[in-house]
Amino acid sequence: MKPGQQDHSNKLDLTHCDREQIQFAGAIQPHGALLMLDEPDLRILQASANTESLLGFPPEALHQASIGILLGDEVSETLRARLASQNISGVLAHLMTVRLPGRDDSFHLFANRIDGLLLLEFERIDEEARSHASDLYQDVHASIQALQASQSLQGFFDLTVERIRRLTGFDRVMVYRFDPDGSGEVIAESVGSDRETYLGLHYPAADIPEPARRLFSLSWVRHLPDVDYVPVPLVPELNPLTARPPDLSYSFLRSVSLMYSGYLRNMGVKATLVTTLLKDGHLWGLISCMHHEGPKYLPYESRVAVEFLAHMVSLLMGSKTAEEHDGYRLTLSAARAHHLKAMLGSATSRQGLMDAPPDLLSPLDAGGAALLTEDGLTLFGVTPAERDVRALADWLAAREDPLFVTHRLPADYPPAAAFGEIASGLLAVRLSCDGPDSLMWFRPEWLQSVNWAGDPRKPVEIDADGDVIRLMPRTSFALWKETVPGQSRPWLDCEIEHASELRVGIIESIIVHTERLRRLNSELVESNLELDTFAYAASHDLKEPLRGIHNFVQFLQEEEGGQLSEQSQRRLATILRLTCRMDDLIESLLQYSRVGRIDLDLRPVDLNDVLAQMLESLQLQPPSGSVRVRVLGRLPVTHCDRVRVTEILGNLISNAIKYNERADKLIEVGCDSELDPPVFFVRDNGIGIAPKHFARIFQIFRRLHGREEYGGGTGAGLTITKKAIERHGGHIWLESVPGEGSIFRFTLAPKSRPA
Ligand code: BLA
Repeated sequence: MKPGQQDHSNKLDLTHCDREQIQFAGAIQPHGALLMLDEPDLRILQASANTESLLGFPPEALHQASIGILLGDEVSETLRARLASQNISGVLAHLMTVRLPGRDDSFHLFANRIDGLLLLEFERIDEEARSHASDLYQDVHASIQALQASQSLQGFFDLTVERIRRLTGFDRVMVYRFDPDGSGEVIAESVGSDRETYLGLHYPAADIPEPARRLFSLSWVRHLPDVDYVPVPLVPELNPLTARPPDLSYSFLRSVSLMYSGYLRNMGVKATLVTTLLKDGHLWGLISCMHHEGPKYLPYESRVAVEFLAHMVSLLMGSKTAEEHDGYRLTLSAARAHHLKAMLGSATSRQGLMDAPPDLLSPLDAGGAALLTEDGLTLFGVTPAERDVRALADWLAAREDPLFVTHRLPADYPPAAAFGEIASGLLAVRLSCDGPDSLMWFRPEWLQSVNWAGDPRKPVEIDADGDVIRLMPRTSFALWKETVPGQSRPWLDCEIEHASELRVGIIESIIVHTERLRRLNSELVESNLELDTFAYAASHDLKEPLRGIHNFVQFLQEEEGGQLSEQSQRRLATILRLTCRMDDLIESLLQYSRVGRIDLDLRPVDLNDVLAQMLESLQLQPPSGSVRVRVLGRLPVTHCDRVRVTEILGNLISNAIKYNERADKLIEVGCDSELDPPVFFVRDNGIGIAPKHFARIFQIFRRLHGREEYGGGTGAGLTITKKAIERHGGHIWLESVPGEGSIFRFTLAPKSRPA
């Protein structure tokens, strides 16, 4: 492809400008001369076609010659020394000033090493500019002082454009800030009163294509002194070493894309100077200088001054933006301190967050907020519906980054279009690494009116001219108003910071609480064990005197019974009955405390075996009426304590038989093995239990029925069963319909954590 030509082989579309490789322009602007050399010989491989008028040799005469032909031996040696001592890769370095032998004028000499080639650029020294260098210094110094003193961010940018306009003499100087989508806005402008203003105008992303943006970070100042210049080609066109046009990314003379010069002509611009503005190391915007009056060349000394100011503005901007929101930042950090204190002082982090004033919403400028944790979802202010918030949290959980910020939620997450009015903006932090737990703030839609410079949807006009199709930059810059839906006001840095710091605080507080809970738990385990030991010892010691009482009463009855009155005999019988009952109770207590004290003998147990043995022993003592015990499917081999699980199943099955008045009692035992952990069940068609008694049946010695009804018993069986299940890490629960039957379900292991 020839320099300056465009590639028509691909379908022309709006991405064309992003594909144009502007660094291989193959030509330069005429306000300097360029040489490409090899190293270490410093042989000239290519020269710009304008060397004769500037340097005194036509390009053909320089071709393959050593640099000495141009600079003379002495200067060539100095050049070599400079090349050896100065870093010239990844930068266009000002090497030295030179006077060519036999000529009157002097040059600034710039160098850059790229792709194994040496690029040298010559710019004629403007003696007048040089003599005013100290004035420039004063000017820059005063500007920096004024910028440092400026109070507001807008004032800071207003001063920036005013100072740079005064320093450079351009007709128009603007601060142009990029939006996250690549479009941008003129946020400050200094322009003569006789010209229309561009202040507040937005320009679509396509106006500054990606290749141009890439160059912003490579060189800080780019200058186009005359939009109507005639490009100067390189001779020869292709570099003999690389067989392609050289990479001019760092060249200050590089010829610009026809798209750009066409664009500027459409805008009535004759000359430009553009500098980069970075914030925290990222491209933030530009300072764009335009001249409408006619061509305008800015000498090197002034360009350095502008570059220096742009660096200062970039550095100061960060602190000015921070200062701008200082008050708000303080409010947020005070709220955060309250939240953290409340979380640490409450039983759980969640409760602390919910109870403490201020609430999660009010310090932050948002329409609504949501807190989603294992314990539930709480909404504050105006938010999407609960199920929408949950779905959004699930979507966020699938992302890697724990922080998500957008002021265009419907564009990022299409379902949000349904509630865009309430939540076009979302600031969210995740609170767990494996679940949807999160904290979110919602910002309502902000129907913003954007003033585009021309219709942003038509950045280019494609015009068929015979065979040649040309992409034309927009020719209309008429104000084009657009109302942007589905967007909220963007989130400020201090708000994003608030969210992420709150997240860290919450996570820390969760850790503190978990640690506290762990400690309490182990204390509880210890004191439970002590209680069990006490109950065991006490009941053990009670048994003996009780047996004594029983035996003595029995002797009394047998030996002296005949001499006692009928009433006394009845009393003795009652004492005997009561001692038996007390013995049963003590036995239950012993069993109960034993379950808490013993170490479980955990190993794989085939529960089908356990069940078969138990059913066999049931047949030895058949109860009244017919009893069928049906095992549904096979029970899994389970890691558990065989003796305890035999007791558990035995207790549940015997209860099922006991509390059943039907002639045909049906008991079904089974397991939902596909659940995690497997859920066992024992179902009966017995008398059932009213839901209000569900909790009571697990309390020790609490009976629902009269002492002698349903075969009696101490009322400790289910308590012991529950304790044995909990010792395995499982739990037990039931469903029941009085008159129809009950189903007891239980697990024998804790729920496993997701991987
Ligand atoms: C380059 N366009 C640029 C540059 C700017 C702008 C700043 C970089 C100039 C440089 O590096 O020196 C645009 N300048 C602006 C805007 C403002 C301003 C928006 O001051 C607002 C105040 N340009 C178009 C369209 C196309 C296009 C529609 O508008 C293509 C379809 C192309 N612009 C284009 C190209 C370049 C460019 C190709 C790179 C020019 C080059 O360095 O070779």
